[in-house]
This record gives sequence, C-alpha cells and structure tokens, in this order.
Amino acid sequence: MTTVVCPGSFDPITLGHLDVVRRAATLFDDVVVGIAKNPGKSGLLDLETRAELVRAAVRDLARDEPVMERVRVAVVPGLLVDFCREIGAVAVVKGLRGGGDFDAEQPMALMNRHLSGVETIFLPGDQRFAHVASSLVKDIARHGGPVEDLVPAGVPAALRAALGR
Ligand code: COD
Repeated sequence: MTTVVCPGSFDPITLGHLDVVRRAATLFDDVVVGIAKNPGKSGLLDLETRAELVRAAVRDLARDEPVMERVRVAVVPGLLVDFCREIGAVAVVKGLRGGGDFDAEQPMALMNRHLSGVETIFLPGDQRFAHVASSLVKDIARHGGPVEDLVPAGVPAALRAALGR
C-alpha cells in the first residue's frame, strides 16, 4: 500500500482542495488529508471542526466517486515530516493554482525533504477552481456574501457559526 499525505490548513476546505484530494486518490491507494497549523495564517475554525468538515466532504463525494474510500482524515499535531514518518507516508501531495502557490510551496517542499527525505508531488490545480482560496471564502462569508458554490455542503453553516452570523 502506498500512503501519501495531502496537507493543508483547510480553514475551511474548498472545492479546489477537494479536487486535489480526489485526484490524489486516483493515483495512490491510501490518501491521508492532514489538517495542520500554518503559523503564517490566523485560523478561524478550530482544527477538529476543519477535520469534521473534510470528513463530511470526503464521505459525500464517495457516493459518486468510490475512489474517495481511499481517503482518511487526521489532524497533524506537530511537524508534517514527523506525521509522515509516523504513518509511513512516502510523499506529500499538494495542489498548485499558479506561480504564486509554487513560490510559497517550493521552500516548504525543500525543507521537508531536507528534514526527512520526504518528497513533495505537485498537481496542477483545475482551472475551474483557480480563483478559489480559503482566505477569499472567509472574506466573502464575513461580509455575508454567497460561498455555497465554492465549498462543500456544511461549510457555509460552519462559517456562519464561527463568525457569529
Ligand atoms: N486548487 C488547487 N490547489 C489548492 C487550491 C485550489 N483552489 N486551494 C489551495 N490549494 C492547495 C495549496 O496550494 C496547498 O498546496 C494546499 O492546497 C493546502 O492549502 P491551504 O491554504 O489549506 O494550506 P496551507 O498552505 O496553509 O498549508 C501549509 C501547511 C499547514 C501544510 C504547513 O504550514 C505545514 O506543513 N504545517 C505543519 C508544521 C510544519 O511541518 N511546518 C514546517 C513546514 S516546512
């Protein structure tokens, strides 16, 4: 069995994230979505809420896409490379929307390899979701705008609850 990790803040999960996870599951037989803290970002949802939203999204998509049954969800408590070692993951899989993502991701990929030898595999983001980012989703939600077609079901209500709307 080949295990890979799709890590991210997932604050909240978007349809762009979910597409990358689905495509990872067509390539690898065990995909762990790792919910981790990014110290550079102030979080809105707590880690367990993020994980529950990802689990629900994976479950829903598995009805149409059986390959999603290969996907598990876990919180990453510390360094991503330690988590990869603990679960025996051979690689990290990440999505790239464009050059900006690559500039942010390359140092992390090189550092993770420096720390542990774990490689990062980049999948090009689908153009349908090239404009979709958790930060924009939260900004729209904060202002009461519509986010239903950007995120899996359940996320809009969780955002409203977290924002006290
Ligand atoms: N289409 C395609 N890909 C997308 C889209 C989209 N619409 N939106 C996001 N993505 C990709 C991002 O490019 C990224 O690869 C991934 O999905 C996750 O995105 P985010 O924004 O949810 O997550 P990040 O970038 O904040 O995640 C950073 C981590 C949490 C992975 C990082 O900080 C980490 O590994 N933290 C754990 C502690 C650690 O090990 N630190 C040392 C790192 S070297």
